[in-house]
Amino acid sequence: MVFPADKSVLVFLLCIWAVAARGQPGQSQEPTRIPLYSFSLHPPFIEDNLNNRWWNFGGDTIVESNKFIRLTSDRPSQSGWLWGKVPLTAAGWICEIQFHVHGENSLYGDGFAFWYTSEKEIQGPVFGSKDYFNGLGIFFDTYNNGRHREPFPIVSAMVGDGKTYYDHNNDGRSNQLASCSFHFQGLESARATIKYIRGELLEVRTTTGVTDNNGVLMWNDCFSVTNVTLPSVGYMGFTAHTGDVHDAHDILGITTTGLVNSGSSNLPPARGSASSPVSQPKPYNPVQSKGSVGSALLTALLVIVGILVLAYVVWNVVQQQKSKSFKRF
Ligand SMILES: [Ca+2]
Repeated sequence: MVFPADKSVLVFLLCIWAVAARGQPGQSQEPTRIPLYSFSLHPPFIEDNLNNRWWNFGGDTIVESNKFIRLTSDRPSQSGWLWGKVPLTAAGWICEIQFHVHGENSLYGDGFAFWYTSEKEIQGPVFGSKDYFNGLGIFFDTYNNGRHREPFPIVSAMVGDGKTYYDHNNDGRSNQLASCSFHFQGLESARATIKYIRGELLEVRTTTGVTDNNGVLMWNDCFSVTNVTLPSVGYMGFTAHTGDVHDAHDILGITTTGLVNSGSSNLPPARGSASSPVSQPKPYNPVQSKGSVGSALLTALLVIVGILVLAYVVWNVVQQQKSKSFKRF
């Protein structure tokens, strides 16, 4: 026996299913972006205690608190560094760097590096940092040591295992992952983003600061490499050095954002929170993000709806039986 109400319930269930199925992407869920203030840096760079809560600097680095962090001045044989104090453990993140590399001479070098490595604050020959590093180096290389045809400056990437050297005389070509040309030298508003998703992706994009008609920054793809895995714990840092040729290498701002699968609700505390000194998101889980969360939610929703439908049908039957009994009298 089928009550009319059952038919409408069936239609309702099918609608719920259709809506839920549409919510399950095919299946490209964008990760949630969470600001990581502990790994970002903006003016004033120096706080009241003449330090910065989250960053150390040293070597020849000069800080103009409201303007820049100058890793090297426009002089020969300089070497400076800026390193995060706490390790980053997020499995997905994107770091945007605003920088200004400039000098008075037509011959300039050598460039600066972005690091995500298991060690920090060790000076050496690779853009002012140690060689045989373990982790990621992104090199903003302004001096063409190897006399390559590729127009300089370039941005190149290397993932070191702690045993492999950086091929300085050949601008790192021997062991690099990828590179692109990027004419940032002399530009006041150059920026780059470095995006990493553990086991999946390393992507670098750049902009010269040019905007479109709507005032939106125009970004260029530099390179994208798949299946990249870095140490699960790493320090973020910036270093630069000069030799016979030189430049000022200024960091103007760093904005780091965690990439978290949308199923997580464990948002980090706001800046300055005393409850947790290091704001880090839960690891980005690419497998979970591809539908298992959506399936679990859908299943839970259908179970709840099923219970409500069952209760409604039982109630309907009871009401109809009561009505029949009443008519007998
Ligand atoms: Ca070089």
